Amino acid sequence: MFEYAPAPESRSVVDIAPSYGLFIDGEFVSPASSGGVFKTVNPATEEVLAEVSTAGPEDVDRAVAAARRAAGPWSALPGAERAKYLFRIARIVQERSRELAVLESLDNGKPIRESRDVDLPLAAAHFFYYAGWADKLRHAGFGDNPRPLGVAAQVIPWNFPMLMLAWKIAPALATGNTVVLKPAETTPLSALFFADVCRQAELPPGVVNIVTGAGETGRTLVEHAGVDKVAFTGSTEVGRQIARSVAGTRKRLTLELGGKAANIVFDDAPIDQAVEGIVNGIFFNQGHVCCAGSRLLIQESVYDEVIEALKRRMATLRVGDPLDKNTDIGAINSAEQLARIRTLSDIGAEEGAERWSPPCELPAQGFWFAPTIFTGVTQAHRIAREEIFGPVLSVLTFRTPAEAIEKANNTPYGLSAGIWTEKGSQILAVADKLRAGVVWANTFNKFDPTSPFGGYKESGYGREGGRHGLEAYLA
Ligand code: TXE
Repeated sequence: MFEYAPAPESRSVVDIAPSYGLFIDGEFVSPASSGGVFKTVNPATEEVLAEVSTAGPEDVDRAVAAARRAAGPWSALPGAERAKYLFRIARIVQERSRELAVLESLDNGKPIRESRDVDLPLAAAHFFYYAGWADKLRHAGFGDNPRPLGVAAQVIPWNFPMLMLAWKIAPALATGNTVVLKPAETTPLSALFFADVCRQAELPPGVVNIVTGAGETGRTLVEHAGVDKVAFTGSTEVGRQIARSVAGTRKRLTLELGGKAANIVFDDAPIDQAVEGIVNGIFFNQGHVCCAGSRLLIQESVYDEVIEALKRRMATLRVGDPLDKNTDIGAINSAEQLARIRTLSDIGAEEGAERWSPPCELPAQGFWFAPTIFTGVTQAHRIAREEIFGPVLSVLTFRTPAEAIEKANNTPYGLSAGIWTEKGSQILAVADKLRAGVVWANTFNKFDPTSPFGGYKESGYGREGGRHGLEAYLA
């Protein structure tokens, strides 16, 4: 059989500097003495990619002050002028998307096919979409004179660094806010590249500031008295801490936290299509996805058929070099995340669930985890309740739609869910009863800038995307 094997994407398409400063007031600057440096590594090889600065309290002060100075003039610009900048940014992200996709795969470990075909096109699409809103806020249901909140502190995770940046920055800028953004410490490079995009777009200094560092930098930023709005995507635990620190201040808050989504397969589902959706739901981006379909609920009468087809499909997944265009599953983002996945996976086996992975050889260097499913899982098992955030699927069964709904909702989270069935009436009836911000029917992990995204319960509050995403940045 002919197999198409394109050459791996080349690392050399993107220039990575040996070291990076902080992006404050339109310039790259060295951190003040309270800061320092840390290294960001390629998780597929453990090679150091660059040294990055840690922003200390003085640096965060400087960044917030720059954003404050820029806030007045930026919000006073006519919406059509802000739109021009956003369109320019969108076009530059598009033009430089090959560089950005390679950079993202190097720093994060995700397959180039995903960064090239999903993350980067979607990031550009968010800038285009919100650029279109900048001059249409009046008389669009936000009141006659919609006002920005001011300075937004935005803290993002490592699973979709560039896409999360776009989700946060595009609506903030469209509505006339200015931004201090902190990327995750294991994936700072695309945000620093984006700083250069802002310069290229001649965005006024101070409108976007990027401060790098670990959790302490994030904490200093969200607790800063000069901040009007906090937007956070990350772990539920840190989200809780942030909610506590913001309570009692004038700051507005949106939180996008963890998930434990149910992907529900009814007995009339098109099995081949459902299996593709299951695989996409849990193995896309190594399972480092807050809305990953990490709990598979199968109706008992089709259980054997689905599991057999799923195992066959899993055996075709290629794990390896993120820059290889044939790779389906790349590297786990960090040694810490790999340890978390291993621990929970071992707990699943110890608690009596049956663990299965297809035979696959993992590279000796770097952080890797084979695609894994657990069958015989019950609701009491920790792997059925806790977010693993890796390529690990927990399989449960059900007899009736009511039982499926009960099991799907039996989680402290409420971010997303999937339904597979031929019956439109079943989709509507079940979706209506699922306590999840997003419900996909006969598809999974579909995103679009026009659609709101966000959760219930411990998955956070507030919505990003679509018209709802603007509300989070307006007074
Ligand atoms: O998250 P953290 P981690 C879940 C997932 C994962 C677990 C731990 O289950 O296994 O969280 O991941 C910054 N104040 N998700 O430890 O620590 C941090 O520097 C302010 C789900 O990486 O929450 C980074 O920029 N900021 C999730 C960001 O918060 C702080 C995506 C996320 O890191 C801070 C990521 C503090 N006190 C993990 N402490 C999703 N919803 O998609 C850390 N940070």
